[in-house]
Amino acid sequence: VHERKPEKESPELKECFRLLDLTSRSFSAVIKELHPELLVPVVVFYLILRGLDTIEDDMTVDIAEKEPLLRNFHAHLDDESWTYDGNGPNEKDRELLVKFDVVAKEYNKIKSSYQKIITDICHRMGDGMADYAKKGNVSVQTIADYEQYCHYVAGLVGEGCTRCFVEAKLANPVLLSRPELTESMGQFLQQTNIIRDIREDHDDGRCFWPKEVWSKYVPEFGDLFLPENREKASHCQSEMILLALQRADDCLFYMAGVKEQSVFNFVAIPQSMAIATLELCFQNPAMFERNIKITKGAACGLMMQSTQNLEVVCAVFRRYARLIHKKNSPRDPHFLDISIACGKIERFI
Ligand code: PS7
Ligand code: MN
Ligand code: MN
Ligand code: MN
Ligand code: MN
Ligand code: MN
Repeated sequence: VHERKPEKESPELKECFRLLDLTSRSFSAVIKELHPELLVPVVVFYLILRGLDTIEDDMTVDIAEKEPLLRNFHAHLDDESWTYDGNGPNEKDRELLVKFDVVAKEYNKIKSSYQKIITDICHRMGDGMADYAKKGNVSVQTIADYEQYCHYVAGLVGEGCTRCFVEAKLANPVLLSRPELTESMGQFLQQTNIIRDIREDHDDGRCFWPKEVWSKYVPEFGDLFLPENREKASHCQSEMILLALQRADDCLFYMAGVKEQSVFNFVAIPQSMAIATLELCFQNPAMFERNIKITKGAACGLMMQSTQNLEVVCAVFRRYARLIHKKNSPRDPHFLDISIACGKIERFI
């Protein structure tokens, strides 16, 4: 375990750590345990992308204002005075943008090789978010659109993180030649978030489930939430879960390329939480009614198992794949494909 040395931290860095605790539930703890070489770059990377996402998520900001904010966000990183306080008072991450100057100050102190990676990812993510925000609530039509949106908000994070790990000499550079594995790491997390958050996003007037999928089950997206459509909604839910589950073996391959313990923990914990969340969502009608979450106890156990080695993480994936397999029903139109996807995970090493 690496201890922080508060006496060596600038007031701005202390403030960044406070903002990290404020804005992140699951990432804060794992980020703080990272190898000292990566600690500050990843804190800064996280806060920058969280700031960008706060703007993306703020439905009180008009698209005419939002689009240039998202596209130009990366350009404010060199400016140590830029802040933003235009968002609604309910926004929980508002304080991060009000105090964004402290993030920029820390950004400008890290190695330029990390700065280049962070700016590049922030620029491409902001443009991608703007493209989808501009198209509005019907932006995600096809499965290709859905995967492209997840690429912008999570696949790119995977790319940026991988470039940082290799830059720090803490991951095998061969990972850079397997971008499809990195992409799956982000897709698996983001698709799981989009599946689980369907109710919350719908209540905010947003929809990230592709029409190509839901239109096979209901004529209007909102019909998925009607009690009389419970079975159709369940079949739609299992198609979405199947799409995510097919990424799991790539994620295990990626994690096999990460040997340094603190980086392994950083990548493995969110993945374990994601497969547990998929299992919680599978065949669970409550997902359409409220925000469901794995229990504190389950999350705690997953933390401990994900901080050991690849074999233990494979065992976690196998356990949840078996649970999904057991809940799978032959009445579900995706019964066979789900069974195959679970089987692949169960047989992995
Ligand atoms: C590590 C190879 C830079 C560490 C970590 C802030 C969470 C917030 O939560 O629906 O419902 O509001 O608005 C692959 C993290 C993907 C991203 C995307 C893993 C930055 C992160 C900003 C790659 C995390 C997936 C928006 C965009 O969805 O979320 C490796 C570090 C990772 C942040 C996540 C989130 C996107 C997001 P919520 P939303
Ligand atoms: Mn968000
Ligand atoms: Mn978002
Ligand atoms: Mn640009
Ligand atoms: Mn979400
Ligand atoms: Mn299908």
